[in-house]
Amino acid sequence: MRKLYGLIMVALLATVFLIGVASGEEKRIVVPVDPDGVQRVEVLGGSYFFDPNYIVVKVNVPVEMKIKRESGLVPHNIIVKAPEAGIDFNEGMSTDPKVIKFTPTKTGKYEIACDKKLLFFESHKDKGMVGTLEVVD
Ligand SMILES: [Cu+2]
Repeated sequence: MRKLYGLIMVALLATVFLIGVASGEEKRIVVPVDPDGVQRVEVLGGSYFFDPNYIVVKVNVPVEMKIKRESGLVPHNIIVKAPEAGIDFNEGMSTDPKVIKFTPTKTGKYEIACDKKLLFFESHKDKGMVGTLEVVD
């Protein structure tokens, strides 16, 4: 009976672990170009995620990224450091939406991250608040 109980515990822990991994799954969006020639995308930030977390945009087409944070006390920001591709911002996220405008000039994959952290704890990026901005032809 003890052994069976142990097995059930192991199975439960494995399930919890797998659900945890699945919740960090990729939420991919290929951003459409609006009739006025702008690629518009909305990004929600929260503890500890970006949604979507994999954003595909076209090179040399303007992007308007509307950022917003889920309600709560935890501060978040959104950072992409790719000046070589015309993308370089570090913006605080608020529950009031804010629009970031840029035009990607070079194809490639660039990291999106939140670098907030509390004292000696892991950064939000290390907790999964990270994503990819992919610029394609
Ligand atoms: Cu954060």
